[in-house]
Amino acid sequence: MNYSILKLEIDAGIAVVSISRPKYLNALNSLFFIELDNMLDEIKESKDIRVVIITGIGKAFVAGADIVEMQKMNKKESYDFSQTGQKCFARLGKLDVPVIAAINGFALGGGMELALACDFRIANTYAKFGFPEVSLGLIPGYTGTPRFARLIGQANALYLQMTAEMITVDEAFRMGIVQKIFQPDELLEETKKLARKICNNGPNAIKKLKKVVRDGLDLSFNEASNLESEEFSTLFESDGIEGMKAFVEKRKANW
Ligand code: CO8
Repeated sequence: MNYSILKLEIDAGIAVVSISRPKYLNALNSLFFIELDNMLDEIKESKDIRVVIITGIGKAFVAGADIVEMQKMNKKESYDFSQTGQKCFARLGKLDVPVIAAINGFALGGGMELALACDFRIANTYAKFGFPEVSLGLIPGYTGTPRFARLIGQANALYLQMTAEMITVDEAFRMGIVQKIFQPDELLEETKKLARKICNNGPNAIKKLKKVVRDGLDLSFNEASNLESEEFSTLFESDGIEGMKAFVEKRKANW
């Protein structure tokens, strides 16, 4: 498959997806979503990928949806564009392997929504975060309202989305939006190191962990607890056998 905006590099189980439209600060247009959808098919088919990292090229991770393209849309077209983005980001988030956002610069509007669809976020010291939509007379449209309120709480989410304030990486870290901060020239390598740390653990355990946490958020407490028991027990027929045996035999697990 040929891509013009996205690039996929796979090395030792780690897939790096780079968004490269730096002239427009990687703003998300229709072509981006076509390419991401196709790339997700490719990633899902691969048996080798254990972790996906998504990052931007240039000074932005993603500076939002493409305002020039959106400006020409009518109500129906904007609804469809919102649905396309929501479905694509949901597919990304639901990959059974971990997806990490490596935020190299501006993560605004649709860029925040992309980052929020990932399992967690690593950023560099230059990264800036915000939801400028209301300053354009819009609101978030790629699932940024339910995801952000669930992540940082309704008041913090509404504060940032109503003021359209742009925040620094330190504030984003304090609010729990970002989990780790690195220097710009170290961001990708350090994120790969974290990915390798994940790869050292049981691959099925990681997939089950992601499933119970993500699916559990949409369930009642009791339903989520039951789902946890069910998935926990499946590991006694897969990774758990080798993981516990390796512990008892005082050696590294061979997954
Ligand atoms: N869309 C299109 N072009 C953009 C975007 C964007 N979101 N962001 C930047 N660009 C372009 C600029 O227009 C500029 O192009 P040109 O060189 O042709 O003038 C180029 O990228 C470089 O940008 P700047 O010169 O502005 O760079 P600065 O470093 O001076 O400023 C900023 C950086 C502060 C990030 C600034 O570019 C900016 O404010 N960008 C817009 C940010 C924004 O408002 N994002 C939210 C968009 S709305 C959204 O994301 C809604 C998502 C839900 C959609 C649901 C579907 C309907």
